[in-house]
Order: sequence, then C-alpha cells, then structure tokens
Amino acid sequence: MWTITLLSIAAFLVWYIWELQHRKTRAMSGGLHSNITLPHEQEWELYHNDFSLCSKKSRVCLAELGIPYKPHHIDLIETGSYETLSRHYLQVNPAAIVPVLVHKGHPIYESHDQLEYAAAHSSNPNLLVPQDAAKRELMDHWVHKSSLIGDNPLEAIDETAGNAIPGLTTPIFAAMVVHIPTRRILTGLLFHRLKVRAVFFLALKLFGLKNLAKMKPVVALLHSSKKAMQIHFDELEATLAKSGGPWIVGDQFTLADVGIMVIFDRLREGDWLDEFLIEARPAARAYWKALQNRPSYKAGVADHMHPMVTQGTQDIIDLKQSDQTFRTAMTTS
Ligand SMILES: N[C@@H](CCC(=O)N[C@@H](CS)C(=O)NCC(=O)O)C(=O)O
Repeated sequence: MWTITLLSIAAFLVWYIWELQHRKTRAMSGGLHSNITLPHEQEWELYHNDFSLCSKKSRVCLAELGIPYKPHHIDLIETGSYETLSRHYLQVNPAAIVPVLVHKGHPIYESHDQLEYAAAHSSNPNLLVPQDAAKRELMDHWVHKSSLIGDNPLEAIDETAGNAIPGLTTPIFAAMVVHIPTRRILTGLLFHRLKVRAVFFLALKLFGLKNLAKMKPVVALLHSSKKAMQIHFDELEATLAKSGGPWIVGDQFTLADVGIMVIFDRLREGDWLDEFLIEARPAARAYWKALQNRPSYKAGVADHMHPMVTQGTQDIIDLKQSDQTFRTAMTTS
C-alpha cells in the first residue's frame, strides 16, 4: 500500500516538474513584439475568448475597422478549461491571458494596445482616431478608463471602469464555474502565474452562486466595485452631455467607444444595467442604445454570446427574484 502511494507521489512529482518546464509563464509587456514570430496563415489573427471582456474589445475594434482576421478561440476556465495554460497557448502568450492580436505573425499584447495598433495599421488610420488634439486627448482618457490594467486590477478600481469590472463579474463567474469540474480548476493552482485567480475560482465553485452572499469578502468587493463604477458612470454622463453625443468625443465613433461598449455589455451580462442606467443619466441611456445599434456590436459581441454566459445571466436574474439574501447583496451598496 505504502509502496503504491509513494510511487504515485513520485510519478506525480516527475510529471509536475516536467510540465512546469514546458509551461513556463511570465508577464509580457504590451504592444507589438516584433522579435516573436508565430505560425500564421493570415495577415491578422486573433486569439480570443467569446466571454472575455478584452477579447470583445479587440473583436469590436477589428469589426469597426473592417479588418478580416483568422479567429482562434481559446477557453478560459469559466468557459470550460484553462486552455490559456496549455503548452500550445503559452507559445502564443506566456502571460496566459487573452486576447492576443497577431499581425504578420507578430503578437501584440494588451487589448488597449491592440486597439491603437489595429487603428494605426488599418487602411484608414483616422477612422476611429480623431485628428483634433483635444478630442484625441479625450479619446485617450476614455481608452484608459475602459482598460483592465495590471495583474491585480482590483487594486485600482477607482482609476478605471475596466478595473471595476472584475468585481462586478463575480456573480457571473460563480454561475459559470459551477458547471466546471473541480479538477480542471486545480490545473490553475498547479500552473497559473497568478495562483490567487485559481483560488478565487475554486472558492466560487465551492460556494456557488446561491451562497455568494455568504462570502463576505466577495460581497465587500461587489459593493466597492459598484461604488467605483457609479463614479465612472457620473463622469461618462458628464462627458456625453458636454460632447453632445452620440459618442464620447461628439459625432465621431472612436476607440473610446469601443472600450466603453464592452463595459456596458459586461454590466448587461451581470444584470447590473438598471443600477447604472438610472433616469438621472439620460445621455448614458441613449448612448447604450446607440452602441447596441452598431454593426460592430453584432459582429464583436452579440454573435459571440456564449451559452454558459446566457445561462449565467438568467441564473442571476432568477436568483435575485427567489432569494432575498442574494438580492440584498446584489442591490445594496
Ligand atoms: N490587460 C489585459 C487583460 C487581459 C485579461 O485579463 N484577460 C482575461 C480575460 S478578459 C484572461 O485571459 N484571464 C485568464 C486568466 O487570468 O486565467 C488586456 O487588456 O489584454
């Protein structure tokens, strides 16, 4: 018995050490990495995930620019497995995150950099980037505001709306991860560069959506993220009122609108919109309607709706109706 146990432990350790050598992860800086060349078939290729916020941003941008690309769908643990930690994907991005835009074989990391890069290398570099300096500055401000920055965005939820999003995504994460076998989440504990993320998913899996309200740190995170997002929405409302709309800088749809479109959509997925699109924010309400009418919303977002996300949204709506504790955790601040 002892011999079998010891042999199993030894076999596991040998496998683990071998795998660690072949699944090396590290942070990658943003922008174009012309020193890396990946196998490719088309001028533009995109490694993305249907559910991922940053992937949506890159897909919408490419759709707006009319850039055709070869898609490579990569699973995240919420949508099925840690494909981001596979040996194959780590060749594409050792940081083990999506999206990665590939131009002529060279990867561009960080979605906000992908937007700038794609716009600059498209056939019409001015299409999504205003020529007027003040408008350009305003666009840059909102591209930043919509960005998910750094390894721990939760540290800077007041800085950007993008950083306030992961906290508000927690209920939908919980609704999705409940369908994922625990052993797959454990892969993250073994190989993820940021182990805390795998621990977080494991906790969500163990508690489930129904018990989310019992996870005090998660409820605190929901509330602080919501509070921060309200302030970002106040600023958005004021910006839209000042520019006169329909877009952030006025009459030109820009990269800023690409970034903010996906923030709205994530709030839709988490059934949060009623809390942000209140009557006192008429400009933001009209803006969201206009965003959904863009063909790029269909191409980059609606056409990629993942069945697990659609189900997760419905689970949140249903639980809010049937469970007062959950409703209170979600609706109070
Ligand atoms: N700052 C990065 C953030 C990318 C990011 O966090 N991607 C998420 C999906 S939206 C991811 O790949 N998560 C996988 C993981 O952490 O395991 C960007 O803008 O591209």
